[in-house]
Amino acid sequence: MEFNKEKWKEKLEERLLEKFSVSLKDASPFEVYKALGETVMSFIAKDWYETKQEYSKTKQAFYLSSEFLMGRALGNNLINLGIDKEIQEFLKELGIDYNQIEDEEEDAALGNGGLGRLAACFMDSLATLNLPGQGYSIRYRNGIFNQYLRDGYQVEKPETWLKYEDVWSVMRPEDEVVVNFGYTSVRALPYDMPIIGYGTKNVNTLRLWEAHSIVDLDLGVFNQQDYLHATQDKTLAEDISRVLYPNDSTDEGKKLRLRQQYFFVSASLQDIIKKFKKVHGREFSKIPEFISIQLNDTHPVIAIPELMRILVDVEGVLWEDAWEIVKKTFSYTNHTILAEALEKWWVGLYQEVVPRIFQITEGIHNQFKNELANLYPNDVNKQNRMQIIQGNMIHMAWLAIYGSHKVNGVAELHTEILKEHELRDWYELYPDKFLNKTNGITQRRWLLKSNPQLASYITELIGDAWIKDLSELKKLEQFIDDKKVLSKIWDIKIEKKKELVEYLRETQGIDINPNSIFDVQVKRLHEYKRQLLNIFQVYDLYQQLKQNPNMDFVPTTYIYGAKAAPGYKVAKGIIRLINDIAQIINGDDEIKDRLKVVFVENYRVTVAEKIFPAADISEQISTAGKEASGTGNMKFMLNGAITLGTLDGANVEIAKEAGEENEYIFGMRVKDIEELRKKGYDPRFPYNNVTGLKQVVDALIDGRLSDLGSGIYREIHSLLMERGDQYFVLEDFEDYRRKQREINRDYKDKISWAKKMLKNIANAGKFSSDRTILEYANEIWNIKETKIK
Ligand code: H53
Repeated sequence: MEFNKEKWKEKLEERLLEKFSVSLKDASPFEVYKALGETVMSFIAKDWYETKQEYSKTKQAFYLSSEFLMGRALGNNLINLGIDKEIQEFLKELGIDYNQIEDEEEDAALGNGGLGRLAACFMDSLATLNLPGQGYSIRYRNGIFNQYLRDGYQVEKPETWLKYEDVWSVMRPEDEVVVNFGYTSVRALPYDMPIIGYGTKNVNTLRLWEAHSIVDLDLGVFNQQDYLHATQDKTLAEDISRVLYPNDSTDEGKKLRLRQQYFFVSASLQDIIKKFKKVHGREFSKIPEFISIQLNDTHPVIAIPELMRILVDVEGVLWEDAWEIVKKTFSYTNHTILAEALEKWWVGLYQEVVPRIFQITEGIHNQFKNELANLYPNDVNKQNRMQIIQGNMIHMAWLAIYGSHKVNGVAELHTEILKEHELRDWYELYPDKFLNKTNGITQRRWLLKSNPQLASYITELIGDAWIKDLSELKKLEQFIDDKKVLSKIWDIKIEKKKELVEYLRETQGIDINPNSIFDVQVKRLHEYKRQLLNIFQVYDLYQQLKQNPNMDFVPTTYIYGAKAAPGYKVAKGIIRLINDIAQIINGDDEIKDRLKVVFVENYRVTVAEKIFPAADISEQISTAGKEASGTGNMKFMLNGAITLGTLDGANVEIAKEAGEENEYIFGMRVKDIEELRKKGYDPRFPYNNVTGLKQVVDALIDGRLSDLGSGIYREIHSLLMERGDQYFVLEDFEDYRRKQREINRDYKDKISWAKKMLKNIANAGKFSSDRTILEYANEIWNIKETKIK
């Protein structure tokens, strides 16, 4: 976008005056933020309109996801418009600090973790690549909770991003639809957010639905008696879009959750079909030619029977014809093999919430049951395993696979495990449906925006084509022996570490040594991600430093950031444990600056933007086979952190791209775990035989550490020692500790460390979400670049 200072100044002043009746020189940072946001919105309005017009003529992909973890928009939008530096400069001339303005924006935190952030990166890539793709979700009034620490325990407070309204959302009352449940109906009111592509005029859309009561429509028709009842109905309706479920990779099976899912899915499909009819009339057989719908995990899978309902009940299409359309329209992404995340609905509840949809689901189930009987007449077990309704449970993943033309996993290893194990029956039946789409991240937010120093240095070395084509980074390999380059990327890392140190001093009052190794694990707290293994190693290291004060050791800071699902007791216990150990170590005068442990409160997108660029070590230590992909691992890599990880998820591909010698890979592989399970794993073996391990594990129960009486440490101890250590924490401890020591030794050699950094950055190209999205576009959606003029 052309930047015209006078025009911006004029607009900004006008906005401030109209909205707040204040002049530029007296405006508060909040007022400037709002006015600036609205000014951006007014400048992109025309392009946004034209993008919609163009897309309506062509095939479009719709990304249905219960989560979009967007973070802040202002900085990202200015960068993508190519006017960030100009705006910063212009504000500076007016005596306004841009950072202060940016800090007025709350994160749009409509997601839990990986799955939601992936959806957000996909939006950025779609727009940047001029691809006709739109997101659909719920406009949760409260996003993921804000986390505070009290006595080292997590406490949750509601997140309120809409408290002072949102400048990036536009209400579209003309597109409102009604969603019918068993007993009631609610209004679905859409709000659109513009998704501004980088270096293009295309502006895509993320449409979020807000739930309202239908009595709002006409409260006047209710008499006095009905008034209270009417307001009650209003609350019930509005509850649907009130709050994001704070579980990552676990399914709660709650009624409100099913209502949320059906609410946004039904509204989105009604919207999609309405627009289709405007252009193509009643030629429903053309739907797969113009519409592709991606189901992001099982959460929106109820879209399959809902599209059947719309076609059969509303539009009068024959069931068989409708089913052909459905199968060609949907595709499904699986993001996990964890059994607790694959959604199953209890028939009774499903029937109560969406009775008509239940009938249709049963119809699909019966149809498939007959197919199975014909396919496998001699294998009743297999028939039973694959049924959509089993006993009184509805298996949403099975419904998804049956009703989709493509099914994908999110990393090579993950897709292989799906094909060989979890979805083996399905792969045998439909080999052509299955493919892999390794996840990716947008380099615009995760390098250009969050690490401008490294970004501009890279541009200085190889030009700026990497911003739109990350494979360009490969050109950095020519500098692998260039001492000047190596020392510069080291210096940039130190600079980013200092910025993080400053942030943590301001927000948490902690002092960190910027010359220490920053060893970072930031992600949701889950047993399979093994934050426990990490903190055990730290505690063991602490014992060693105490016993051996002259040990040759580069000071290290262990940084954690993690939210736990509010009902996940063990995860909350691990947060307490980390903070407990942090307090002991940080308060020990003999240790001083050599070892530090920091738990970053309320880890979220905006904080992540400060953390990834400052990390030396990227902890990716999940039990092999458990992490579908991971995407944090890619953000670290892109910013020159070295992976300390298991061969799990996308770590496998990271190691392959950068060379295993440039990462620290440890622990059991998937096949080792299978073998050990067969043989029988006894955690008492490592416990008794690995030096120091017993000391660490016993600290949970011998009074050296304290859970303040909650009993959770004993529970954790028992999970490890009596209940089989499901995630092989003890088994992998020794190898993990060995790698930690190796890192500490290697870090001293600045040049060879910087080479590893450069190798990682140069080979991060594969992990751009642009690459991922192009694969979806070409191999699943069949959509084409549609650039506006
Ligand atoms: O999805 C990410 C993966 C990650 C996986 C995560 C995920 C959720 O965040 C929530 C539910 C779910 O089934 C999976 O755990 O490994 O990188 C994006 O694919």
